[in-house]
Amino acid sequence: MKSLRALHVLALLVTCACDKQSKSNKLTVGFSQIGAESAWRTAETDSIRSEAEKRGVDLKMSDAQQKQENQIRAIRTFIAQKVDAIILAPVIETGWEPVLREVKRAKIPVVLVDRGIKVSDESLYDTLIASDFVQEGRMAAEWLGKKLNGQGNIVELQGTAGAAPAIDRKKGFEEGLARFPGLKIVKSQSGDFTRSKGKEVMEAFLKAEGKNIKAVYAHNDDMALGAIQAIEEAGLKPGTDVIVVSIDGVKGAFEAMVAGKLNCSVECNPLLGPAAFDAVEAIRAGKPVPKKTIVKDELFDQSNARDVIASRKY
Ligand code: GYE
Repeated sequence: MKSLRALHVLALLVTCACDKQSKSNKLTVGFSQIGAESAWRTAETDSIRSEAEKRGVDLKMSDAQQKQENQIRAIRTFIAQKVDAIILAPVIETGWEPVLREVKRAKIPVVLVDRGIKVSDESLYDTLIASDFVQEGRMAAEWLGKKLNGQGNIVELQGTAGAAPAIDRKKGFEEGLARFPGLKIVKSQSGDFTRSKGKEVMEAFLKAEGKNIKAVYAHNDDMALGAIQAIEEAGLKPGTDVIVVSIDGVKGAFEAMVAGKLNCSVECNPLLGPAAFDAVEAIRAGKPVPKKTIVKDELFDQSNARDVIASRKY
């Protein structure tokens, strides 16, 4: 009886020790997310959350509600918590040096996801995993140029001011338009990557330009979906009277293409969780990682949306 109890106590001790060990082996990763401004963003958050769960990573996520100051505060908290790595989706390109220097001093690896940053010292982050936004803009312009036979006025809904995808998608689109001198951007304003702002700005564009507008180029699907609503409320037919082109390729965009209201969406893959944690693990294992990994994107329009909508993952 006595020995049985002793055995029981021993078993308990062993279990406690193991528990403690598995806890200390568990990787803790801080994830500073931009916000929940778009369907794309929600898909990215889900991808990172579910991959962390799959790998048994303790994920500390912080939602910055589209504000850099909130991201900086979150990163400082991650340093204080002594996380093993930081995944950062930076809302804008500039202003990261001071806080990333603090991270570097604390010897915490930094994996940037989806948006790039501008820093004078590239050693302030380990790797960036993102799409080529300039190329996405070029693809949208190329498609639109053909669709409009090189003639017409365009309005542009830009993403968040200062954000890499807003800057680069504008640049790429303008580069692509250079081949079509008859296409002109007559109005361009930020809709902050949200549906409600996209609608609001499109309403103002329609008031100012009316039937002069042949097409709208939105830096993401959410703003395009907002613009579609504004076009309908103005008594016009989106997809016919006004051609609508955007970027992301989220489910809502495919539904709008199938319904004939959205003409084209250039894909931008948000499912970055697996690649982000592969990078975290590689860096922690001392393996070399590329400074930049470019995610490949495809273009979809009304000619193929119906065939692929069921297989879309976000
Ligand atoms: O296209 C947009 C989102 O950073 C690539 O941010 C991302 C962009 C995406 O809000 O929908």
